[in-house]
Amino acid sequence: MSDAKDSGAGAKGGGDDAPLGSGGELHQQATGDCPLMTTNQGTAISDDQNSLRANPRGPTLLEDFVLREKIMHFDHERIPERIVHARGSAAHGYFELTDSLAQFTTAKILTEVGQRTPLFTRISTVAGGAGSVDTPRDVRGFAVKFYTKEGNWDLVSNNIPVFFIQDAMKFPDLVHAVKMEPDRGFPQAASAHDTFWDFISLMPESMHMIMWQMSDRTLPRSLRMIEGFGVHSFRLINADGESTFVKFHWRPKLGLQSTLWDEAVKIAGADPDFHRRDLFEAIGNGAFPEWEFGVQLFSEQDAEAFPFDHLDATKLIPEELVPLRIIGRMVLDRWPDNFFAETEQVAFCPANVVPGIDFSNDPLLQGRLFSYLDTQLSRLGSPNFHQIPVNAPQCPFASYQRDGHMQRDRPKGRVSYEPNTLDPDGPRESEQAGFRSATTPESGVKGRIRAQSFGDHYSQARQFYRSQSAPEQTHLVAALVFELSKVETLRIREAIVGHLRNIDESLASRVAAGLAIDPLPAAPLPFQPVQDFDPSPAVALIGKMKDTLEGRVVGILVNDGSDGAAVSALRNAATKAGAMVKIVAPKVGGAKLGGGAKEPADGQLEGTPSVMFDAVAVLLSDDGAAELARDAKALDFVRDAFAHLKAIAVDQGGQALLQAAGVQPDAGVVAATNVADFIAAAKTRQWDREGKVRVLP
Ligand code: HDE
Repeated sequence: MSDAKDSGAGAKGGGDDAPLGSGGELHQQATGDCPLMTTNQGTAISDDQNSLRANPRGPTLLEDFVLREKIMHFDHERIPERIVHARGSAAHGYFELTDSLAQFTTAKILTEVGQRTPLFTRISTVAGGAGSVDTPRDVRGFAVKFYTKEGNWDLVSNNIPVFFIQDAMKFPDLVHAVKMEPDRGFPQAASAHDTFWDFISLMPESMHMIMWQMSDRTLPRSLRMIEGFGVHSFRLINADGESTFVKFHWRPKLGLQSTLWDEAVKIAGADPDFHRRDLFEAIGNGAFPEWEFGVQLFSEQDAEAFPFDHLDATKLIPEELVPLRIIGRMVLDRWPDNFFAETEQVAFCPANVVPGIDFSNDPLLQGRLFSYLDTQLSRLGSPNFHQIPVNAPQCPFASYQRDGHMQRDRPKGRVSYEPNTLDPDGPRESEQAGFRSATTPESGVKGRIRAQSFGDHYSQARQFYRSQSAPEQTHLVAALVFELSKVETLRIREAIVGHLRNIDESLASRVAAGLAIDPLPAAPLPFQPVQDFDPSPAVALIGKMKDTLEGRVVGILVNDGSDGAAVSALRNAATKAGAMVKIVAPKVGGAKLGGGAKEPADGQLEGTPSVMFDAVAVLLSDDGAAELARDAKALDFVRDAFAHLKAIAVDQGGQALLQAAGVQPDAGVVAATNVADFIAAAKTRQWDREGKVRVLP
């Protein structure tokens, strides 16, 4: 066999001594239309297919600078992933102010109505690595970098308004506990294991957050359907130097929606990038994700009257107590050009604020103000990470900071210090325009002290649980049973049930029954008596689902012979209601519908299970149905749609498939001719069905 044949795509052909060049017709050579490929030093490359060898079958030469540079760069392509929030998706967009807060702050972004401020938003899971799936049960990070006229303001939030711990000192422990266990390297992106629940069992302050984490909030249907919360109290400072406390909120235009746990698990297999793809497709289709921006404003005196301490990040301020004031909106309208350059390299930091915005004394926030700047040094490797385009302010910025790794600026002149007289045009501080902290008097005893006012760990957890609808309470119980069933150590399971008793006895009994724990373990003595607050409807989720198909996806399962007119009617109605419609067929090339037309498929049945959709229609001819009744994938398609409480439209063939799958139709199974009923049913879940398809805890 000749060398030429051995050398594959890069060979030009010829005998043993023929030169082996750059790949003949398979590889495009530069023409006038495309730029020359060069090394990073700008030297044009003649052959990007073959390394330089001493002879055609000889050793590779060290002098091959083209190969060495290419491999060296490749070897260093990765940077350390984020310690938490490693998996994320991001987009560019803008913020538009609709209601001025001039009475409370000097920050222009919050006072200039109608102004659009560019921004970059990254939404993330917390526990998993960068390559983990999109749909674990997990909190979502919601970080927004506003490129304001007065500097970058980073609002680094979560989709849950409270946090696990009160003091930054415990953050490394929390994260170590939830991440993969260090000896075995699993589980990935999951809190359902011993170390997490061991830690939680010893941290009663985490109970409120645990209620949120075990609720459906941590199983979002789409990143476009989550809320965002700044969690901590911040301060606004006005022109007179007066300060007002503020909590920041994001509200999705599409309303809230979550998946069921079984659905989330199956999505993870069917499409590990489910949320990233959804965001990408929505922006690509011009359905720009949008959120309202709201604030809760309150004074020091208001805060003193609250039956909790607002500086404690395990507490929220019920909206019924301090109503939300909507002051603007965020629209995400542009996908990044390059994932690494932007989504990976973006560096958020809660300490990035602009004049008119300031911090509170929340000890968790205070720790965060240090952590983020510090982590960027190891992640991005240089104190000049602010020069990376996605991190750079979009307003003028200047200082006498100099040098450092990867310095891209070329400051002129001999002066790099201040004060100076030699650079009269150089940057100078401004008491008027510069950032100033609130002038708050501080007094008290120095020490490692947890304030007494942080001692109520169960009252808001109880309020959260009791504010949920019946299906939501059931899901919360099921989540706790699931998670604790993965915990091998009986002590831990029992300790958690003990804590639950302080929240709600029936919650504890249901979880104990689900774990076969009998009798109920003793409840730990609360540090402070548990209070009964009024329910807060704002914390429940199902009530915040919007009566719309906008942003939702309807799947239509067809086969050869399906009724083309029925497919069109359903597609038109669902599209008109705002949904995206996708055709699923056994073959990706599509199906020949009755009436002759070939309908191309958006997804092949094997790779497009019904978990990809919010509602489905099954439109089949008798022959088509008979064929699919022998196909486990088709049977799973309808079984899962039914078990996941989705609306299903069927014709006669569809009904036959349902029957073959053992599905007993109910009110959510609608005749395909009843298009309006199907659209109405598709806008919600069939909650009444749940007890019939699942043994509820
Ligand atoms: Fe973070 N957090 N965090 N966090 N956090 C990070 O910063 C940290 C906390 C949040 O899309 C890290 O750049 C400490 C609360 C988001 O890039 C790190 C404490 C909230 C993101 C860090 C907290 C958040 C992070 C890891 C307790 C909601 C992703 C990489 C004192 C308000 C941002 C990085 C992105 C990321 C530290 C608690 C939100 C290690 C020490 C509370 C959305 O610096």
